Amino acid sequence: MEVIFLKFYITTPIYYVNSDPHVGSAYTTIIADIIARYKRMMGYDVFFLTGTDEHGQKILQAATNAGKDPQSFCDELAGRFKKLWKKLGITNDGFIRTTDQDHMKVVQYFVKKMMENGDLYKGEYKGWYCVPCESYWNEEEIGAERLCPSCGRELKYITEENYFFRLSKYTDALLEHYRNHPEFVQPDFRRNEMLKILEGGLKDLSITRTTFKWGVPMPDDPEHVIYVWVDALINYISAIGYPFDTEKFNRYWPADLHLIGKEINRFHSIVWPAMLISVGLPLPKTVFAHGWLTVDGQKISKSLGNAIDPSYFVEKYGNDVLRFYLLRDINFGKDGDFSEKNLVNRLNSDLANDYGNLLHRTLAMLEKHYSSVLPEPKEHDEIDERFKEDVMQRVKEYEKLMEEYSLTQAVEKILEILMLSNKYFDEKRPWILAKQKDFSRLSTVLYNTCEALMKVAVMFSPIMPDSSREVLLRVGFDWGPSKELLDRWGILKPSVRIVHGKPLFEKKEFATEKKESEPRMDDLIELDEFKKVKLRTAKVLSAERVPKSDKLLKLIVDVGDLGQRQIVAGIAKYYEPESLVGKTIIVVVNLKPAKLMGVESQGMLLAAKDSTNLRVLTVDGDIAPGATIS
Ligand code: ME8
Repeated sequence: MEVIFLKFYITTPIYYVNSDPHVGSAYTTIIADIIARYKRMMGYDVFFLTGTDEHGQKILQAATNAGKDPQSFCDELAGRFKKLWKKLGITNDGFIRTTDQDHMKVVQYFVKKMMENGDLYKGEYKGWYCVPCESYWNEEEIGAERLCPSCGRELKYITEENYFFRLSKYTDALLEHYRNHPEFVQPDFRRNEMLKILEGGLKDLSITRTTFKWGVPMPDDPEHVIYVWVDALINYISAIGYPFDTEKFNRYWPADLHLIGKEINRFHSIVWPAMLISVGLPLPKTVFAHGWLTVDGQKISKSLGNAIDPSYFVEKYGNDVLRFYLLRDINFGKDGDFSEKNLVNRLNSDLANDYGNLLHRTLAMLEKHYSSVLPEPKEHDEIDERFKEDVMQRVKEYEKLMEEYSLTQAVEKILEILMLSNKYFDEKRPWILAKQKDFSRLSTVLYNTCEALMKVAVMFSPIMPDSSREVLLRVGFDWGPSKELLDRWGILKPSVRIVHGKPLFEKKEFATEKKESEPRMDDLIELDEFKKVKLRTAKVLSAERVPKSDKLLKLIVDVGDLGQRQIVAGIAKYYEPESLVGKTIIVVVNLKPAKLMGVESQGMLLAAKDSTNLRVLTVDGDIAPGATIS
């Protein structure tokens, strides 16, 4: 018999250690973990790699700002990533740090090989550099404002003698690879973005820096350190033994999936494959560039504080709930918004109601009417048969969707099974069958619902490992989830002892501030009434805190023909005063002046507020101060 060897090598980006991990880095790592767990369940020999990116100017700056030497700074931060991954139940097989000596040796070996192959030359780099992205940009890419096209921050102009990689040489080879392997970059719209760049032709890439030392020294020319991206990308092969442990390397390479965020697609889908072709290695099968998360509509940044700390959500709601929410609510591949309110809604409706409650009802009846022993299913009618078929069809669809990384759609299939099961249970009304002492039909309904719930637990197990394990234990499996449990109907063994147990998920309340009531028809106002409010644009000239108040800021604004006004606003918790200067905001100019904490306010600014945040309204583009608003 031929033994088919199935392996699956999956990676996350290695994260910069300039700051703590947040919901964004947790997102990619959780998704990778879900795929890794799924593949293990399907019988693959999985290697799942994550790690930290510790060299380069940005990390050096962060260490200096923290007053630490770079290595101990990196040690501390890498430790925090490891700790969080443990808390999130991440099952990575490797954790690579680019400051590992073994990795650094491989980087030098790789670059030397590129050199020997005639792919490197020395030249002068003159151009723009974004330190936060560690990216070079040329004049055509950046536009008049000279801001980074990726992150929007200020660029630095640098002139340095560097080594260059002949990236331009690989344009055609890459185009051909894209043509022959449409699965190479996913989703499709991300592949098209990369194709556009390739079709425009590639420029050679500067791959060393000389103005700082925090990096891997260039072999035979230690004045140069290797560009942090070249160093970082090589992690994907150094971590699995390249070039010294050929057995391990050949077992896992090429990678099956590099999972990344969309902003680093160019490095993974253009630079990295060109580097691999240069040294003669096969290319990864797929680079999947997922979308970006915002938190309550805002870009993830340090100033969001707790809202971006994944530990907070794990402690408050449990790890399974966070993992489920991320996959269910953010359409995998696309951008999405992370909101605690939505998380609570999903927990309460999908998990506590549709899943936990059905499990509870089923197990409670088994406890009561069968002394916690699973009965043999007896009479079957058309509804029972249809139910089984419907469930098994969803199981197959789930497997197909998981294989093609349509992860959110795969979860929807599990939820469909729950919906069908609830419907089946309610239609069959087992509580009436119990009253009528119709045990042959009751046994069938309870058995079938239990079997469907077992399948749900198996399908959920890569996503919610803890609750799945609990459900499987309650229906008599103490060896965990496996593909066999999904393959056919009727796996549960009659006569096995079931355990009723506590509710699987606890409902939570999300405390929101009192909502403005919805406008009612008899509340509506006439246009004339609205017109009484005079709104104008105003440019903020200065802003400062009102002494002894932690809520109020005092702004001086320019309202064009109306001159300057002093406005006092309760926004100090949401804005640093300096950040408002220069903004064009919207003010009500015909309010009677009022005194707040003894300071006169000659008008009011407009702001939007939700349960956690407040944002001042501004205008879309340039407009003169004092412009009227209608
Ligand atoms: O780019 N939404 O590291 P990094 C979704 N060291 N995902 C997000 C996210 C968000 N708002 N923010 C971050 C680097 N991520 C390099 C990688 S790999 C050889 C080197 C995730 O710390 C997403 O996966 O900036 C993104 O690509 C990655 O974190 C960037 O992490």
